Amino acid sequence: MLFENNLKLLRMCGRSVCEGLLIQRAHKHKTAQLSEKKLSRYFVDHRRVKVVAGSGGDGASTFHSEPWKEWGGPDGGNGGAGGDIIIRVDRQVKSLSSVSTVYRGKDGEAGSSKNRFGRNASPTYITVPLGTIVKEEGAMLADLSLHDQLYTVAYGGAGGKGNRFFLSNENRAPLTATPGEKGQERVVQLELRTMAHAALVGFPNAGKSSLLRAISNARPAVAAYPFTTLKPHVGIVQYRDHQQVAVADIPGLIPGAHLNRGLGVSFLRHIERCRVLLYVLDMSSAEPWEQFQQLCFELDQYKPHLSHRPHAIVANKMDLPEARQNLEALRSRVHQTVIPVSALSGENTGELILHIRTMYDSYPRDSSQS
Ligand SMILES: Nc1nc2c(ncn2[C@@H]2O[C@H](COP(=O)(O)OP(=O)(O)OP(=O)(O)O)[C@@H](O)[C@H]2O)c(=O)[nH]1
Ligand SMILES: [Mg+2]
Repeated sequence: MLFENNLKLLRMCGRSVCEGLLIQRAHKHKTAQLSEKKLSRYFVDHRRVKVVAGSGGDGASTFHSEPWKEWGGPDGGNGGAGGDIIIRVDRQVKSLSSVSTVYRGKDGEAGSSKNRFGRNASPTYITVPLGTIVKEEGAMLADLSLHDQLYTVAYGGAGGKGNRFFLSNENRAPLTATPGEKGQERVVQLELRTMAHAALVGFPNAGKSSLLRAISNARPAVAAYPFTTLKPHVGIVQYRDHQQVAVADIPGLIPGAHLNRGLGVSFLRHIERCRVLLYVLDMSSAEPWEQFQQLCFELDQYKPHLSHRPHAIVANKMDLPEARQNLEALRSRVHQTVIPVSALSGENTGELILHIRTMYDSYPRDSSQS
Protein backbone atom coordinates (compact mmCIF):
# COMPACT_ATOMS: atom_id res chain seq x y z
CA MET A 1 0.00 0.00 0.00
CA LEU A 2 2.75 2.39 1.05
CA PHE A 3 4.78 1.44 -2.01
CA GLU A 4 1.80 2.12 -4.29
CA ASN A 5 1.29 5.53 -2.72
CA ASN A 6 4.96 6.38 -3.25
CA LEU A 7 4.65 5.23 -6.85
CA LYS A 8 1.67 7.52 -7.41
CA LEU A 9 3.52 10.43 -5.87
CA LEU A 10 6.54 9.90 -8.10
CA ARG A 11 4.38 9.68 -11.21
CA MET A 12 2.69 12.93 -10.21
CA CYS A 13 6.11 14.57 -9.95
CA GLY A 14 7.05 13.13 -13.32
CA ARG A 15 9.92 10.93 -12.04
CA SER A 16 10.53 7.25 -12.67
CA VAL A 17 10.72 4.65 -9.84
CA CYS A 18 14.43 4.20 -10.49
CA GLU A 19 15.04 7.93 -10.20
CA GLY A 20 13.09 7.97 -6.97
CA LEU A 21 15.27 5.24 -5.46
CA LEU A 22 18.39 7.10 -6.51
CA ILE A 23 17.13 10.28 -4.86
CA GLN A 24 16.40 8.34 -1.67
CA ARG A 25 19.87 6.78 -1.65
CA ALA A 26 21.63 10.07 -2.34
CA HIS A 27 19.67 11.65 0.48
CA LYS A 28 20.62 8.83 2.86
CA HIS A 29 24.29 9.08 1.84
CA LYS A 30 24.27 12.85 2.36
CA THR A 31 22.83 12.61 5.86
CA ALA A 32 25.33 9.89 6.82
CA GLN A 33 28.20 12.08 5.61
CA LEU A 34 26.86 15.09 7.43
CA SER A 35 26.55 13.33 10.74
CA GLU A 36 30.16 12.05 10.50
CA LYS A 37 31.33 15.59 9.77
CA LYS A 38 29.24 16.99 12.57
CA LEU A 39 30.61 14.45 15.00
CA SER A 40 34.23 15.33 14.38
CA ARG A 41 33.51 19.06 14.31
CA TYR A 42 31.53 19.07 17.52
CA PHE A 43 33.90 17.00 19.62
CA VAL A 44 35.52 19.68 21.74
CA ASP A 45 38.00 18.66 24.40
CA HIS A 46 39.08 22.01 25.78
CA ARG A 47 37.42 25.33 26.42
CA ARG A 48 38.42 28.65 27.93
CA VAL A 49 35.54 29.93 29.99
CA LYS A 50 34.99 33.24 31.72
CA VAL A 51 32.78 32.92 34.78
CA VAL A 52 31.28 35.89 36.60
CA ALA A 53 29.16 34.98 39.60
CA GLY A 54 26.13 37.10 40.46
CA SER A 55 26.46 40.19 42.66
CA GLY A 56 24.68 40.44 45.97
CA GLY A 57 21.54 42.60 46.19
CA ASP A 58 21.85 46.02 47.84
CA GLY A 59 20.63 46.60 51.37
CA ALA A 60 17.74 49.06 51.69
CA SER A 61 17.68 52.25 53.73
CA THR A 62 14.07 52.93 54.68
CA PHE A 63 12.08 54.01 57.74
CA HIS A 64 8.87 52.65 59.02
CA SER A 65 6.03 55.05 58.98
CA GLU A 66 2.29 54.78 59.48
CA PRO A 67 -0.41 57.32 60.49
CA TRP A 68 -0.02 57.01 64.32
CA LYS A 69 3.63 56.01 64.30
CA GLU A 70 5.54 58.58 62.30
CA TRP A 71 9.05 57.64 63.52
CA GLY A 72 8.78 53.89 63.37
CA GLY A 73 12.52 53.33 63.11
CA PRO A 74 14.74 51.84 60.38
CA ASP A 75 13.23 48.89 58.47
CA GLY A 76 15.48 48.44 55.41
CA GLY A 77 16.06 44.73 54.72
CA ASN A 78 19.29 43.02 53.63
CA GLY A 79 20.01 42.14 49.98
CA GLY A 80 20.05 38.50 48.80
CA ALA A 81 23.28 36.68 47.90
CA GLY A 82 24.40 36.54 44.25
CA GLY A 83 24.20 33.22 42.40
CA ASP A 84 27.23 30.90 42.36
CA ILE A 85 28.52 29.32 39.18
CA ILE A 86 28.79 25.58 39.63
CA ILE A 87 30.34 22.99 37.34
CA ARG A 88 28.33 19.78 37.33
CA VAL A 89 29.44 16.42 35.89
CA ASP A 90 27.02 14.49 33.70
CA ARG A 91 28.18 11.18 32.30
CA GLN A 92 25.65 11.46 29.44
CA VAL A 93 27.56 14.48 28.09
CA LYS A 94 30.45 13.44 25.87
CA SER A 95 32.18 16.65 24.88
CA LEU A 96 32.64 20.25 25.94
CA SER A 97 30.90 21.52 22.79
CA SER A 98 27.82 22.73 24.65
CA VAL A 99 29.90 24.78 27.10
CA SER A 100 29.74 28.52 26.32
CA THR A 101 32.66 30.89 26.60
CA VAL A 102 31.06 33.22 29.16
CA TYR A 103 28.77 32.52 32.11
CA ARG A 104 27.22 35.24 34.21
CA GLY A 105 25.47 34.36 37.44
CA LYS A 106 22.17 35.86 38.51
CA ASP A 107 22.22 38.85 40.86
CA GLY A 108 20.64 38.69 44.31
CA GLU A 109 17.49 40.68 44.91
CA ALA A 110 17.78 44.02 46.72
CA GLY A 111 16.33 44.38 50.22
CA SER A 112 13.28 46.59 50.70
CA SER A 113 11.18 48.32 53.31
CA LYS A 114 9.26 46.54 56.08
CA ASN A 115 12.38 44.45 56.81
CA ARG A 116 11.96 42.48 53.61
CA PHE A 117 15.12 40.61 52.67
CA GLY A 118 16.02 40.18 49.02
CA ARG A 119 15.84 36.67 47.57
CA ASN A 120 19.12 34.74 47.10
CA ALA A 121 19.83 34.09 43.44
CA SER A 122 19.78 30.49 42.20
CA PRO A 123 23.12 29.05 40.99
CA THR A 124 24.06 28.74 37.34
CA TYR A 125 25.27 25.29 36.26
CA ILE A 126 27.84 24.40 33.63
CA THR A 127 27.41 20.77 32.59
CA VAL A 128 30.60 18.95 31.64
CA PRO A 129 31.53 15.34 30.80
CA LEU A 130 33.14 12.91 33.21
CA GLY A 131 36.93 13.36 33.22
CA THR A 132 36.96 17.15 32.94
CA ILE A 133 39.82 19.03 34.56
CA VAL A 134 39.43 22.65 35.67
CA LYS A 135 42.56 24.79 35.48
CA GLU A 136 43.40 28.41 36.12
CA GLU A 137 46.64 29.79 34.66
CA GLY A 138 47.97 26.25 34.32
CA ALA A 139 47.28 25.27 37.95
CA MET A 140 44.74 22.52 38.50
CA LEU A 141 41.67 23.54 40.52
CA ALA A 142 39.58 20.38 40.24
CA ASP A 143 39.64 16.93 38.70
CA LEU A 144 36.06 15.90 38.10
CA SER A 145 35.96 12.13 37.87
CA LEU A 146 32.62 11.24 39.51
CA HIS A 147 29.13 11.37 38.05
CA ASP A 148 27.08 14.26 39.50
CA GLN A 149 30.19 15.79 41.09
CA LEU A 150 29.83 19.52 41.75
CA TYR A 151 32.53 22.16 41.87
CA THR A 152 31.77 25.80 42.68
CA VAL A 153 34.00 27.70 40.33
CA ALA A 154 32.85 31.22 41.26
CA TYR A 155 31.08 32.33 44.41
CA GLY A 156 28.28 34.86 44.28
CA GLY A 157 28.72 38.14 46.18
CA ALA A 158 27.20 38.55 49.62
CA GLY A 159 24.08 40.67 49.90
CA GLY A 160 24.38 44.20 51.34
CA LYS A 161 23.01 45.08 54.79
CA GLY A 162 19.87 47.15 55.18
CA ASN A 163 19.78 50.07 57.65
CA ARG A 164 17.81 47.93 60.14
CA PHE A 165 21.03 45.93 60.61
CA PHE A 166 22.83 49.07 61.89
CA LEU A 167 20.22 49.89 64.54
CA SER A 168 21.85 50.13 67.97
CA ASN A 169 21.33 51.93 71.27
CA GLU A 170 23.83 54.57 70.18
CA ASN A 171 22.21 55.09 66.79
CA ARG A 172 18.43 54.78 66.76
CA ALA A 173 18.01 56.09 63.22
CA PRO A 174 20.87 54.79 61.04
CA LEU A 175 20.80 55.85 57.40
CA THR A 176 23.59 53.51 56.40
CA ALA A 177 22.87 50.59 54.07
CA THR A 178 25.65 48.73 52.25
CA PRO A 179 25.64 47.71 48.58
CA GLY A 180 25.85 44.04 47.59
CA GLU A 181 29.32 42.62 46.95
CA LYS A 182 30.48 41.83 43.45
CA GLY A 183 30.47 38.15 42.45
CA GLN A 184 33.79 36.33 41.93
CA GLU A 185 35.18 36.61 38.41
CA ARG A 186 37.76 34.29 36.92
CA VAL A 187 38.89 32.74 33.66
CA VAL A 188 39.30 28.97 33.74
CA GLN A 189 40.33 26.33 31.26
CA LEU A 190 38.28 23.16 31.00
CA GLU A 191 40.10 20.14 29.63
CA LEU A 192 38.59 16.80 28.86
CA ARG A 193 40.74 13.73 29.32
CA THR A 194 39.35 10.44 28.17
CA MET A 195 38.90 8.15 31.11
CA ALA A 196 39.87 4.65 30.13
CA HIS A 197 41.99 1.99 31.74
CA ALA A 198 44.10 1.24 28.67
CA ALA A 199 45.03 3.36 25.65
CA LEU A 200 45.80 2.15 22.13
CA VAL A 201 48.64 4.39 21.01
CA GLY A 202 50.08 4.29 17.51
CA PHE A 203 50.77 6.00 14.22
CA PRO A 204 47.91 6.59 11.77
CA ASN A 205 46.81 3.43 9.94
CA ALA A 206 48.45 1.11 12.50
CA GLY A 207 45.06 -0.51 13.00
CA LYS A 208 44.04 0.90 16.40
CA SER A 209 40.39 1.32 15.49
CA SER A 210 40.29 -2.13 13.88
CA LEU A 211 41.73 -3.57 17.10
CA LEU A 212 39.20 -1.77 19.27
CA ARG A 213 36.42 -3.15 17.08
CA ALA A 214 37.92 -6.64 17.40
CA ILE A 215 38.15 -6.65 21.21
CA SER A 216 35.29 -4.44 22.40
CA ASN A 217 31.77 -3.24 21.68
CA ALA A 218 32.95 0.09 20.19
CA ARG A 219 32.52 0.70 16.47
CA PRO A 220 34.98 3.42 15.41
CA ALA A 221 35.37 3.98 11.66
CA VAL A 222 38.15 2.05 9.90
CA ALA A 223 39.67 3.11 6.58
CA ALA A 224 42.89 2.75 4.64
CA TYR A 225 43.88 6.39 4.97
CA PRO A 226 45.59 8.20 7.87
CA PHE A 227 43.64 10.23 10.44
CA THR A 228 40.41 8.29 10.03
CA THR A 229 39.82 8.68 13.73
CA LEU A 230 39.48 12.30 14.79
CA LYS A 231 38.34 11.89 18.37
CA PRO A 232 39.07 9.29 21.05
CA HIS A 233 36.69 6.32 21.17
CA VAL A 234 36.27 4.24 24.27
CA GLY A 235 35.26 0.59 24.04
CA ILE A 236 34.42 -1.76 26.88
CA VAL A 237 36.07 -5.18 27.01
CA GLN A 238 33.79 -7.61 28.85
CA TYR A 239 35.22 -10.45 30.94
CA ARG A 240 33.44 -13.58 32.14
CA ASP A 241 33.54 -12.44 35.79
CA HIS A 242 31.64 -9.29 34.67
CA GLN A 243 34.70 -7.12 35.07
CA GLN A 244 34.74 -4.38 32.45
CA VAL A 245 37.90 -2.73 31.20
CA ALA A 246 37.65 0.48 29.19
CA VAL A 247 40.06 0.74 26.25
CA ALA A 248 40.53 4.02 24.36
CA ASP A 249 41.45 4.39 20.69
CA ILE A 250 43.58 7.53 20.66
CA PRO A 251 43.73 9.34 17.27
CA GLY A 252 46.96 8.74 15.36
CA LEU A 253 50.14 10.41 16.57
CA ILE A 254 52.90 11.43 14.17
CA PRO A 255 56.52 12.45 14.72
CA GLY A 256 56.41 16.00 16.09
CA ALA A 257 52.99 15.54 17.74
CA HIS A 258 54.38 17.12 20.92
CA LEU A 259 55.12 20.25 18.82
CA ASN A 260 51.46 20.20 17.78
CA ARG A 261 52.02 18.52 14.41
CA GLY A 262 49.27 16.38 12.95
CA LEU A 263 46.43 16.23 15.42
CA GLY A 264 48.95 17.53 17.92
CA VAL A 265 49.11 17.60 21.67
CA SER A 266 45.36 17.75 22.03
CA PHE A 267 45.21 13.96 22.08
CA LEU A 268 48.41 13.33 23.99
CA ARG A 269 46.61 14.57 27.08
CA HIS A 270 44.01 11.81 26.73
CA ILE A 271 46.79 9.28 27.21
CA GLU A 272 47.69 10.79 30.59
CA ARG A 273 44.58 9.36 32.24
CA CYS A 274 45.09 5.76 31.16
CA ARG A 275 46.51 3.18 33.51
CA VAL A 276 48.23 1.07 30.87
CA LEU A 277 49.44 1.77 27.35
CA LEU A 278 49.30 -0.54 24.35
CA TYR A 279 51.65 0.55 21.59
CA VAL A 280 50.09 -0.61 18.33
CA LEU A 281 52.67 -1.16 15.57
CA ASP A 282 52.01 -1.82 11.89
CA MET A 283 54.24 -4.87 11.45
CA SER A 284 54.04 -4.69 7.65
CA SER A 285 55.98 -1.40 7.68
CA ALA A 286 59.75 -1.41 7.03
CA GLU A 287 61.12 -1.08 10.58
CA PRO A 288 58.32 -1.30 13.17
CA TRP A 289 60.74 -0.88 16.12
CA GLU A 290 61.45 2.64 14.83
CA GLN A 291 57.74 3.40 15.22
CA PHE A 292 57.89 2.20 18.80
CA GLN A 293 60.86 4.42 19.66
CA GLN A 294 59.24 7.44 18.04
CA LEU A 295 56.00 6.90 19.91
CA CYS A 296 57.89 6.72 23.24
CA PHE A 297 59.83 9.87 22.29
CA GLU A 298 56.62 11.82 21.54
CA LEU A 299 55.01 10.77 24.80
CA ASP A 300 58.08 11.66 26.87
CA GLN A 301 58.43 15.04 25.18
CA TYR A 302 54.85 15.81 26.13
CA LYS A 303 55.27 14.64 29.73
CA PRO A 304 58.51 13.15 31.11
CA HIS A 305 58.31 9.38 31.77
CA LEU A 306 54.80 9.08 30.29
CA SER A 307 55.98 6.29 28.01
CA HIS A 308 57.16 4.33 31.08
CA ARG A 309 53.58 3.69 32.20
CA PRO A 310 52.90 -0.05 32.39
CA HIS A 311 52.79 -1.04 28.75
CA ALA A 312 53.00 -3.75 26.10
CA ILE A 313 53.58 -3.80 22.36
CA VAL A 314 50.78 -5.00 20.10
CA ALA A 315 52.30 -6.22 16.83
CA ASN A 316 49.38 -5.81 14.41
CA LYS A 317 48.73 -6.95 10.84
CA MET A 318 50.37 -10.34 11.45
CA ASP A 319 48.31 -11.81 8.60
CA LEU A 320 50.61 -10.04 6.11
CA PRO A 321 53.76 -11.98 5.03
CA GLU A 322 56.23 -9.11 5.65
CA ALA A 323 54.91 -8.82 9.22
CA ARG A 324 56.03 -12.36 10.06
CA GLN A 325 59.59 -11.56 9.00
CA ASN A 326 59.63 -8.43 11.14
CA LEU A 327 58.34 -10.10 14.29
CA GLU A 328 61.59 -11.83 15.33
CA ALA A 329 63.62 -8.71 14.53
CA LEU A 330 61.29 -6.66 16.74
CA ARG A 331 61.50 -9.14 19.60
CA SER A 332 65.29 -9.05 19.49
CA ARG A 333 65.33 -5.24 19.69
CA VAL A 334 62.89 -4.59 22.52
CA HIS A 335 62.61 -6.06 26.00
CA GLN A 336 58.86 -5.40 26.36
CA THR A 337 56.12 -8.00 25.97
CA VAL A 338 55.16 -8.30 22.30
CA ILE A 339 51.69 -9.62 21.47
CA PRO A 340 51.35 -10.53 17.77
CA VAL A 341 47.77 -10.10 16.52
CA SER A 342 45.74 -9.52 13.42
CA ALA A 343 42.84 -7.15 13.94
CA LEU A 344 41.58 -8.08 10.48
CA SER A 345 41.36 -11.85 10.95
CA GLY A 346 40.94 -11.76 14.74
CA GLU A 347 44.02 -14.00 15.15
CA ASN A 348 45.39 -13.98 18.73
CA THR A 349 43.08 -11.19 19.92
CA GLY A 350 42.13 -13.53 22.80
CA GLU A 351 45.69 -13.31 24.14
CA LEU A 352 45.57 -9.53 23.89
CA ILE A 353 42.29 -9.42 25.84
CA LEU A 354 43.82 -11.62 28.57
CA HIS A 355 46.97 -9.53 28.70
CA ILE A 356 44.94 -6.33 29.11
CA ARG A 357 43.20 -7.93 32.10
CA THR A 358 46.49 -9.05 33.67
CA MET A 359 47.88 -5.53 33.37
CA TYR A 360 44.66 -4.01 34.65
CA ASP A 361 44.75 -6.24 37.74
CA SER A 362 48.45 -5.63 38.38
CA TYR A 363 48.42 -1.85 38.40
CA PRO A 364 46.28 0.05 40.88
CA ARG A 365 44.50 3.17 39.74
CA ASP A 366 46.85 5.60 41.47
CA SER A 367 49.93 4.53 39.54
CA SER A 368 48.51 6.17 36.42
CA GLN A 369 48.08 9.53 38.07
CA SER A 370 51.79 9.90 38.85
N1 LIG B 1 45.98 -6.77 6.67
C1 LIG B 1 45.59 -6.14 7.76
N2 LIG B 1 45.09 -4.89 7.65
C2 LIG B 1 44.68 -4.26 8.78
C3 LIG B 1 44.77 -4.88 10.06
N3 LIG B 1 44.30 -4.00 10.98
C4 LIG B 1 43.92 -2.91 10.30
N4 LIG B 1 44.14 -3.06 8.98
C5 LIG B 1 43.87 -2.10 7.92
O1 LIG B 1 44.63 -0.93 8.14
C6 LIG B 1 43.90 0.23 7.73
C7 LIG B 1 43.86 1.22 8.86
O2 LIG B 1 43.11 0.69 9.94
P1 LIG B 1 42.48 1.59 11.08
O3 LIG B 1 41.95 0.66 12.11
O4 LIG B 1 41.58 2.62 10.51
O5 LIG B 1 43.80 2.30 11.61
P2 LIG B 1 43.96 3.43 12.74
O6 LIG B 1 45.22 3.14 13.45
O7 LIG B 1 42.73 3.50 13.54
O8 LIG B 1 44.15 4.72 11.86
P3 LIG B 1 43.84 6.26 12.22
O9 LIG B 1 42.44 6.32 12.73
O10 LIG B 1 43.99 6.95 10.93
O11 LIG B 1 44.85 6.67 13.23
C8 LIG B 1 42.53 -0.26 7.31
O12 LIG B 1 42.50 -0.37 5.92
C9 LIG B 1 42.41 -1.63 7.95
O13 LIG B 1 41.57 -2.51 7.22
C10 LIG B 1 45.31 -6.22 10.14
O14 LIG B 1 45.45 -6.83 11.19
N5 LIG B 1 45.71 -6.77 8.95
MG1 LIG C 1 41.39 4.98 13.72
